[in-house]
Amino acid sequence: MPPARQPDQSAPRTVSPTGVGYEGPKDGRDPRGQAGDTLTTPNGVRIPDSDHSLKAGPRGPVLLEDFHLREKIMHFDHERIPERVVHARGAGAHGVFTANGAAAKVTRAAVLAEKGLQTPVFVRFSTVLGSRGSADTVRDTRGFATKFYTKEGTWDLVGNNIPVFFIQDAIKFPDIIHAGKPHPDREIPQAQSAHDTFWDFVTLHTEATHHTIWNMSDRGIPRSYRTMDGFGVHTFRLVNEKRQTVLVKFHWKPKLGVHSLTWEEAQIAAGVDPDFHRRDLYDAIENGAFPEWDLGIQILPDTPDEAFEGIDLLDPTKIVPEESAPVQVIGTLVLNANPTNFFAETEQVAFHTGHLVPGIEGTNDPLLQGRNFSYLDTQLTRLGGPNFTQIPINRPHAPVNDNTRDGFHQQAVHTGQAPYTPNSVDDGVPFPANWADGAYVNVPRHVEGDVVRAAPASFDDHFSQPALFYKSLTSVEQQHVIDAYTFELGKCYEQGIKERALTVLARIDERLCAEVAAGLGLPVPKRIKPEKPRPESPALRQIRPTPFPIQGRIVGVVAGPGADLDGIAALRKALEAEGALLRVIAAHGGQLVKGRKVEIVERTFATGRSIEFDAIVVADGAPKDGDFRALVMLQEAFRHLKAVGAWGDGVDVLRAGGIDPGAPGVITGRKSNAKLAGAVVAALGLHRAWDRTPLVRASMVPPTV
Ligand code: HDE
Repeated sequence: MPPARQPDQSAPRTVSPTGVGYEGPKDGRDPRGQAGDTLTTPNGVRIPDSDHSLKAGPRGPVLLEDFHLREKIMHFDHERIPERVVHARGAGAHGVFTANGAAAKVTRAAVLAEKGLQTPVFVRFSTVLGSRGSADTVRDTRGFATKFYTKEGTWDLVGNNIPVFFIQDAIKFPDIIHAGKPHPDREIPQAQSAHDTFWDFVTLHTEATHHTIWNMSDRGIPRSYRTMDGFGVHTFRLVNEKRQTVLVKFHWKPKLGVHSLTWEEAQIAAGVDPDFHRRDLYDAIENGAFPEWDLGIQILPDTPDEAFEGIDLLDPTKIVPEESAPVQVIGTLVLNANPTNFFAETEQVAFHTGHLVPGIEGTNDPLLQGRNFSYLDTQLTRLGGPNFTQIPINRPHAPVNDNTRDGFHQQAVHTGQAPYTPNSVDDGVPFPANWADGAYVNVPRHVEGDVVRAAPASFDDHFSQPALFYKSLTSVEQQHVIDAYTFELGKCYEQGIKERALTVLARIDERLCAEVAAGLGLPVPKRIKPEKPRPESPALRQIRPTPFPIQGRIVGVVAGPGADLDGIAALRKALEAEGALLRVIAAHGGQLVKGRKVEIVERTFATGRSIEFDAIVVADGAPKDGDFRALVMLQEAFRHLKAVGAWGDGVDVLRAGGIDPGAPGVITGRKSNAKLAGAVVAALGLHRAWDRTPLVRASMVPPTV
């Protein structure tokens, strides 16, 4: 390979390209601290006073010669850049991806193939529809975008937590997004799909049915970014050293399992803590509960029809059931560092489906091909020009010598006289590389066809996979889908849209359609037969009987003035051994003191709300009737099927809240001992006490079907 002829852009992210300026503190001080001790202007001139503008006398006027005032205000006036047109709201983290070597047979990309190779990554999670300041827990698809800083260049896997998409052709993207975004006249509702234009679009464009039913399932309201799947959605092509190809689907599988909020929790969180997911990710990483995912691939033969068991692999509204093509784990992602500066990293990171490395190619999926245009184009407006790969978070960790020059925000001081190839002036460098040098050489593929605006006939199947999805869910998950459709369509005003939506549901499942119709108070459409789905795919269920690890889970302990502090300490110890946390909730802030024991109160009945906790336990020593705010917390937790419990006379508080100590998922004991702690840990691992569902729903008046 020719030597790099321009400043090395692979420098660590905290060092400015010119080696001076805002590179952060030196002398071994806290790397998150301020860059220096002395206040300066952007030009490095030391400033004696940044609180008063320069005036002719204390009563003014302000003088034009006050360059500090002008620089300070000028910069402030331009602090904002356009938010992303979609996925504006997000949170990111740094981490490492380690390949396990299993992909070596199918790809030459070292990032995936080389056993034990560790590649730095930056991941950004997001919602799709809301603005930058919108709430985290709205019902929506979540983005799961990963930038791999590989030795062979940057690879971005820009995926979602739902494996299919609303549309089959990129040309419809502006349409679905315009339909999902707030109505243009009032700019409401923010960050949600429960409105007429969204349902108008998805019922007229029935290819959206599959993605929509995933959104209406628990996948639309994840518990945490840490408990979401991720999917590459499109089919990709991998190429190995022998130039053999396979088609693959990428899957991220969270080690903590896939868990969701209940709809009521999501709604409460949107008001009480709109930063719920952002906070959860940040806190988990700060607490050392590093989120982890396995990366897996479904390997599918690269046949001329680009189909597998009758499923068109170029159709992004289709999945390949895991029972037909198992997901093979090829590596693991660990997120282990929070960003130092949200704007510099999370806001300025620029993903692109065209950021590929040798061994990984796209396919002719028309949605993917449109994305390959869009992700470059959008950065011109958002990041202000074509040099965005020079922004620290976007810099490749591979040498760059690209012959691009100039443009807005150019950071490099390019050397050489001949930024073109071939040249003789610069002795011919940079030279093009070849396959053996590790160049990105596209695998030859035969293409022919008439120029038409059309889609293949296989793209017309819009219902068999939504039917498969619904049929595969557990009955609890199916009920959540029914509730979600009923809520969303119930928020629509147009009768015609609701009726059309019912004709779509009738194609998926008879009971689903009938229940939603009853909830809306509308008749069930006649003479529409549901689609015959493939056999069930249990892999699509997220409620599983096996427990998951509980790292980063939070147990709230309600403690009265006479609380058993020894018992609290014992429970904390047991939880911390599993990576979970305990937070004391009391009537006031400060401390609880008993003899020589002290407990810090981290939440009060005024500042805490049930949604913050994965389980709530009342400590012995509580006032018999409790505080009504504590009772509300317990009742909510009970309704949300979370583990609730108590020891000693804390059980009276449960009873005061109307909670039967014998109900499923209610844990009680005389003391806070190993048995009680073990039961709390086991309950957290199952996420919720699903068998409490009938008890909770018993108090709801069912719609007459
Ligand atoms: Fe995106 N998408 N998208 N998208 N997308 C953007 O890129 C676009 C699609 C996804 O955290 C934008 O930098 C088109 C599918 C994620 O920064 C934009 C089409 C999937 C993110 C854009 C799609 C995604 C984006 C907005 C249809 C899942 C956030 C700002 C052809 C596989 C990345 C930006 C981040 C962001 C365009 C469809 C995922 C405008 C035209 C399918 C996770 O370029």
